[in-house]
Amino acid sequence: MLTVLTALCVALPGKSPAENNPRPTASIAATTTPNGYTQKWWKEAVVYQVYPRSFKDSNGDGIGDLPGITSKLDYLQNLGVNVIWLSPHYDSPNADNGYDIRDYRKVMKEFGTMDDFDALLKGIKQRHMRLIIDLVVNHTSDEHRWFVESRSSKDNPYRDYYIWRPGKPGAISPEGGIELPPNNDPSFFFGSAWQKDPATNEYYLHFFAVKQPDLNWDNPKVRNEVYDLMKFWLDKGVDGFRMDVIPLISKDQTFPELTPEQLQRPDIVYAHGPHRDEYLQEMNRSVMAKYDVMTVGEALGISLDETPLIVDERRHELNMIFDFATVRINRQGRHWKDWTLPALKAVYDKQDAALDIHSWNTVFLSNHDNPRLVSAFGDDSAANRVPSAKLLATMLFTLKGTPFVYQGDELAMTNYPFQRIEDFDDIEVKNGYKTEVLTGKITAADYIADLRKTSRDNARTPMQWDATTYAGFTTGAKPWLAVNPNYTQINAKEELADPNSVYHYYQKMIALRSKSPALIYGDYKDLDPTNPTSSPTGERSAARSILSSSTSQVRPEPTPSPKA
Ligand code: TEU
Ligand code: CA
Repeated sequence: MLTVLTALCVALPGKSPAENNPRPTASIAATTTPNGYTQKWWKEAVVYQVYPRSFKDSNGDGIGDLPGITSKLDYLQNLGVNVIWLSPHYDSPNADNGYDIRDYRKVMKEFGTMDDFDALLKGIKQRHMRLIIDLVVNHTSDEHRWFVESRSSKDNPYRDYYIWRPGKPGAISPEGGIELPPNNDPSFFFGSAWQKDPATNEYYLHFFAVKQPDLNWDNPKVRNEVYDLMKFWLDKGVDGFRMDVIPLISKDQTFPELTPEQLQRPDIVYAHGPHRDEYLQEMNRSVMAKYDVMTVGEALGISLDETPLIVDERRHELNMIFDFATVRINRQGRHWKDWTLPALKAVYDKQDAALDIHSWNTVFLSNHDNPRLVSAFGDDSAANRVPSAKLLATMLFTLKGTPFVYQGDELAMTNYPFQRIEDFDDIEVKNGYKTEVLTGKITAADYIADLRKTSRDNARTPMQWDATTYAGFTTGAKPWLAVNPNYTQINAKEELADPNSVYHYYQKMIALRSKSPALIYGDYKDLDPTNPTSSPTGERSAARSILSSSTSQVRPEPTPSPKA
């Protein structure tokens, strides 16, 4: 019988960084499972993602905040999760809801103060849980002092912190020569990835919004700035990082024109810069190797087969990545595409084939960039919302890899019935509306109909705590984003009161997983890959589970079964 070893430290203010975050001491021999896996706390973890703007408002301004999260730590501990991933909490003008950072060592004013952060971290550690935070260092906000300096003049010492290029002569037109951007790189948020800046008449690169200029990682000063800010938070006792679009940090600085084929998948081009792995190994040597931390990379543009390049423990880069193959199974480019179960199962089979005992995986089907789990991968109709949410939970907590729960999925919260462009907050949606609808390429009705299935804002509606006004998310002002009107039926209070609720099913599955080494480290084999109705009918050695979408029940054999 495998024994699960987990070492936990409780961070108390005033303790030294070393005491707050113990250095990995060679003395604790990592135990190896019979099938060869090195046991690690982050392999045995169940992670809960908190999107702070939408979780819980504590001061009535309609915006979620850090004290709001602290007030709900018992709710999370009761669910059984043991690691919290906090989406960006740093000072930001919120052009992209915090993924545009203005000051890496300051808490966003809407979210509270550094004392509020310390109190949250202390509360998490006192409940024997851990905290990982979002590291957004492919780009900063254009209001970050580095960029304010950099754009001010070509010989400013911070100029080379970002990527600047002159425009290039375009076709001659009657009005004279028109200038083109340095190349045809597109932004993920529509339009060119280059923005001309009047102060120096040069273009700067931004793979995301105009207010998110990309950092120049080829500049060693930039890399050291990043390593220092990582240590700042780790020395406070933070347990690791989720790293935003981390494969994009190294650019091919010759910026060749992309071919029509490459323009179909610019993420693949952007994720294959010449120094990607070199920089991740340097980051590991400079930071992670000195702490007992967990790292998960958001691996846009990385294929399944390449995953070991970043996560193989012998390469000393990251512990695991989010591979997009699962959450992109229902997309044709930006648009919704119906998907099939065999196609999803095939992804899990490929993942299992691509990752050996030295490469660990994540298990997720939702986050703040994707529609709601039960709506996109289940059936959120009144009749099937609960059973399909339980089926999905059964799959997510029995697959191999560290599972990630996105806030509200434990309540089977659903997509939002968006009607008008004004209902949306997401910059990606607003940019798309300008580029696609106002130019007549697509009608507003078709654009919004597709977004009802695909938009990130589906996941960002306020957490539904109870059936009171604004779902108990706030006691004050109108929330920054509208609450899903189904909050009177779907909310935490209802779920906690019902022993057969999705919340309690999540609780049981998380408990089953954390005490079943086979469900954590066991080998995986899909017994019926082509079956169109049964989800990954997997065998995890020492435990055999049969899942069928019609019954939505787990019938584990031979290990004891949880009561649904
Ligand atoms: O997301 C990168 C990413 O994959 C998304 O931009 C996604 O492709 C797209 O939005 C699909 O609709 C990360 C963060 O998770 C996201 O919230 C940020 O907007 C983005 O990076 C820039 O930081
Ligand atoms: Ca607030």
